[in-house]
Amino acid sequence: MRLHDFERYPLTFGPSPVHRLDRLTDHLGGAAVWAKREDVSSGLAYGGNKTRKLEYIVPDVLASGADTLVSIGGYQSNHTRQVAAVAAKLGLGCRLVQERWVDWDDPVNDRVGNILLSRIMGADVRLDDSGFDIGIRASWEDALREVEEAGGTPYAIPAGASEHRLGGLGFASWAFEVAEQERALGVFFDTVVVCTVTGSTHAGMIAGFAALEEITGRPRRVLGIDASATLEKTRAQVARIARHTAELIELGRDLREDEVTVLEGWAGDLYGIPVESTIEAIRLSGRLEGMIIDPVYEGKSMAGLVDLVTSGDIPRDSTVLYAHLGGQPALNAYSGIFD
Ligand code: 5PA
Repeated sequence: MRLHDFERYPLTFGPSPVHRLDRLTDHLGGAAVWAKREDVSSGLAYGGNKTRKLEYIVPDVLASGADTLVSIGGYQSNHTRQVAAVAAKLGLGCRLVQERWVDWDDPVNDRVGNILLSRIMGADVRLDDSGFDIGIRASWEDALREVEEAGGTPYAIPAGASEHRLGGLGFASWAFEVAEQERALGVFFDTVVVCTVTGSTHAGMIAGFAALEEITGRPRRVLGIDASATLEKTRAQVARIARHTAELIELGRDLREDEVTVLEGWAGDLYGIPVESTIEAIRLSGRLEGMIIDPVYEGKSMAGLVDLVTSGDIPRDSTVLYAHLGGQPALNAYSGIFD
């Protein structure tokens, strides 16, 4: 099947907005930096990248006859908050496993921000003491079994909707959306910067932009910025999901190794713990652009963008698209760093 043959259940307002970041561009002295905003493109609980991924998963949920979405993330997972919103929207139950992915001792870490929103939307939120891992977890499998034992029909959505057969499609179609917006705006983004953790956002983009390149012959760099300090695991997961998604959309060739770029250097030592460059990037984009980014994901990818432009790795004459994937609600659990 080609990408446009896959069914898409609308959860967003339409194409996510693209706009220039003029003051950030001036501050960095070029390249020209733009943002594409997944954080403001849905009315479902502040949206974000999972909302777009879920557009391609919901048709399968509805076809399955399931009555409960079951998913997993950290206490401040944006993903589980978006699953809770989609469950509410569809009139389904929602069971969430929220693990202690981050050793962050903010006293309201398990009460405010994302987890608060999930509770408001009626999800059955259960805390679990396990630490960070992007793989398939026993606690999630237990939750699926428990829903079944209680007479429900669960639908399994893995962490970040990444290890799901259809998880890469949302951002494969993002690539085609970018191409349409480029035509309308008269620009070409030669470089895309995206935060990478569970991998299907970046992987979908790789597959989508590869398919686009087959049509236009015009290559571009898609730079994943590691935000979890588990580089090898992340890179392997991105490559696997990108290849699977490329096959799904019938790319017609294997992806080259050089099409999978995950860069390290801005995650610090641990997922979920901001480092100095993260905090500086958050202040910078807030102060110069009024654009709010979070300490777990986008703060790290923005720190990467700033350094890559400043060092000339991304050349001055580049036009860069920063993928803003949402995630601001978690800021509430990190208020201490901005005191
Ligand atoms: C997340 C993920 P991927 O997981 O697809 O690589 O996306 C990374 C990412 N930006 C980037 C934001 C705001 C994100 O929320 N979040 C996870 C979550 O549980 O919220 C899946 C980890």
